[in-house]
Amino acid sequence: MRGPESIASLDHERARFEEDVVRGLSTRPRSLPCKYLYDERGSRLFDRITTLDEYYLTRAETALLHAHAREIATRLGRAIDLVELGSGSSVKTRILLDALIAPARYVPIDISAKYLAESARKLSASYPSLRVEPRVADYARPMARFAMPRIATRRVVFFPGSSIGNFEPDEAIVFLDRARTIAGSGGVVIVGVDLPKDASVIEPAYDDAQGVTAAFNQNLLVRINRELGGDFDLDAFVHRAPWDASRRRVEMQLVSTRAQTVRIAGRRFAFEQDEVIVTEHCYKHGIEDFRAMARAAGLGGGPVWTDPEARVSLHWLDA
Ligand code: AVJ
Repeated sequence: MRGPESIASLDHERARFEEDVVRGLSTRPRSLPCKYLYDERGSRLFDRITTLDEYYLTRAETALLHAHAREIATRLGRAIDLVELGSGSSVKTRILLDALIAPARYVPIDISAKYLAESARKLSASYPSLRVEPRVADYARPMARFAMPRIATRRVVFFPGSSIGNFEPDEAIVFLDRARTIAGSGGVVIVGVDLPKDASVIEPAYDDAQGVTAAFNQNLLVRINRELGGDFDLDAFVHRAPWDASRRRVEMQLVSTRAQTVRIAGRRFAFEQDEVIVTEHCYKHGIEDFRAMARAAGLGGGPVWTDPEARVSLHWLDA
């Protein structure tokens, strides 16, 4: 049963969603915030993406973590307080937890409440002596609410998966600065960053043969239809994900296949044929470029690990 407080907060969430959708569809280029891709269904679709042949990011980063988990654990020392931003299924965290020496606590933070609760429950079952304290939050917002007393000697902020690429570069620096604050003095921020590479590798990763990424992208319209009473015709918006080499980013788009009008929450939005809604940017940062961003956020550089094919990188940054 939901109490009155959580009903109020649900109303509030819906109002914010509507406001963001209306604002995004009213500006040019039209856009929708990528965080809304991750409702429960979206989180599950994303998990399927991570298992696709074309989606090299998860496989490459998982291999990198396996290869260096011992070294990371040794560098960190015992009784670590581990905070993860956008924890999702926490699959990669397990690699770290298996290597860490007597970790004190794990705080997974994610926007998808139901999915977070399920993942946290599974994780607790696997690590009975670990304190697991999940928190529902949008890590892209100022994190005053995350203020929590440090319970161990050292706090690690773990941000794998190249989600840093969803931020515009200037926002990424602001975010890294906040991550540094959360880690606190003596703490560490560990960030996974996808590297720029040939379009022939990147584009299939964001437009797979099975159409899982297309379904993930279109799920945003499914959500608008269901939660805001929209009438998007899902067959009339197609998924595209071009790599922009000069900006070093993939742009996820939903493209209107014809001139059409969409109704959402009592408003009308007219689309021309081929008009684009931008749903996500996925920036790829070279190692030196990312180091410079981290420096701008006051973070000190430690080791950087990459895979033999230089597809992804893992940065150790001192808070
Ligand atoms: C979760 C942001 C890391 O950019 O690769 C995957 C999201 N979008 N396929 C990425 C995503 C389309 C993913 N991140």
